[in-house]
Amino acid sequence: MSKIHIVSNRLPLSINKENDTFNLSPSVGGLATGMRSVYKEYGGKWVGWPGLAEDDLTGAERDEIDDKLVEEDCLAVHLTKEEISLYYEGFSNNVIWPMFHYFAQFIDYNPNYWEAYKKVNQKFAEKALEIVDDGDIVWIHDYQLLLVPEMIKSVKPNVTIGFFLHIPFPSFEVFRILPWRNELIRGMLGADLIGFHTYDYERHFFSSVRRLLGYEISFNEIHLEDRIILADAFPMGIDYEKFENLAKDIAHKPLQERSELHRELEKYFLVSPERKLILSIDRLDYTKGIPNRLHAFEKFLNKYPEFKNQVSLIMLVVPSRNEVEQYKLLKSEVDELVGRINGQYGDVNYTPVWYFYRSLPFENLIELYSSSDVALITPVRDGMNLVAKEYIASRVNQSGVIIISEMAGAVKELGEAIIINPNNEDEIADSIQQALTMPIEEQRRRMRYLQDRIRRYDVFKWSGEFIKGMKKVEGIQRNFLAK
Ligand code: GDG
Repeated sequence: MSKIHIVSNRLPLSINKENDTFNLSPSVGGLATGMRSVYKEYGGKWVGWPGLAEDDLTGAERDEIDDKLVEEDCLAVHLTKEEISLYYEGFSNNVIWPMFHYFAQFIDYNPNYWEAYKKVNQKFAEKALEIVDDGDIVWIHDYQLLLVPEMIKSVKPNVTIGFFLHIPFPSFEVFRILPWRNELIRGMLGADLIGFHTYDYERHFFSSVRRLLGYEISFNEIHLEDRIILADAFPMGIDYEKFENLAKDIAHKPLQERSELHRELEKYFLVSPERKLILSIDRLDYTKGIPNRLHAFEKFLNKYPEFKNQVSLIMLVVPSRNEVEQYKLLKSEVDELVGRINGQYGDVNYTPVWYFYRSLPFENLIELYSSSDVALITPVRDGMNLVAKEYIASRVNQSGVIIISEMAGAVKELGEAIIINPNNEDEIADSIQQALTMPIEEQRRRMRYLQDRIRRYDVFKWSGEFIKGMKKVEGIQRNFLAK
């Protein structure tokens, strides 16, 4: 059986130092959950950055980490502070991230970023090449590693390569702005199967391939001189049962055994049975539409004053990319908006926006999903948005309403949600009112459809379908070469 190896920017483990020794603990993110079962089952390895700067480690510490990682079937790509700054914060987060999310005005066209990106992608490819044998499969993830498929393919043409992009692929008219557009597309075309969250991203990718490199495309096949490449939509799912089971456990727990956060939430509802909670959860990122969400909530309070004292927005914002200037500015903007709304509409018994700027333990996250009547998801661009799916899985009594932006990839699977344009604050304000007054039977009718769909296409189905796709393309390739 061929092995399946994974390559991603970060390894699926966090490393902490305690009493002079390093401890590894598994990451809980969606990608880590979905992929862990894959590489373990197929006897492969996971190649990635362990998350610590190489310059901060002595040689002996580096060896200790490497040895511990080997026990977990992981291989470290060590990065220096300079590489992290230029490749990760620079090219990945200051060039590709804004470009692919249609924020071209935020791009920093620094040629040093590009040089570092190439060099670090080469490091990842070389590390993967140490363990990949002919006939193996390599599954590469995301925008930090767009050049790695070609770097592996050019050395080992008999390895099947899959590449999955977790963020949107922009339209050609935006993508063409990049000076390094052709190199990035060529890098991706080293893969045999390229996956996107939605058909729209796939279509945009095809149009860039056709217009920049002139390759012929029929259905979802790209015809190169010597190879055929498949591209397709694979909407990423979640570990549905994990969310559902924990939500069920929490629902059955007596109040005194619940977390402090949950008890505080319960107190809020005790004030009046009419009280409702709206929830939003995201990393602090300009793509997530946090200021427009706050403006819309302010409009809602102004336009529908009967909800004052009865409805709060609980907003969990997870710190992210603090070193990047745009993120610092956004943080100040959000702080100011929250202060303004609470100052204007709050009183001693009522806080309109409960704002948490931190990361919470998984159990708290489920408590928030379980306690909130509405999930308000307003990104201006978002590859998928897993929070929407996690909210659905956690609604074990099938009540609850999702308001979701038409710019999130997840919207394609969530037809029963209330769909909004994130730039239309009036529409969002009205949608909040609609969600809060939706009859319970209607909520349940919609939620049942949503749950059936999201349960069926979970993260394990997603990775299984992608692996099937990689095996299919192996067959197509064999037939093509036999002709
Ligand atoms: C990228 C794309 C695409 C959040 N706060 C806490 C916490 N979370 C977890 C959520 C969820 C994840 O973080 C966020 O996932 P998203 O999908 O919403 O967004 P990105 O991080 O931007 O992810 C995105 C995704 O890749 C997958 O392809 O959907 O479009 O941008 O799982 O639960 N988890 C914990 N505490 C928190 O405070 N434990």
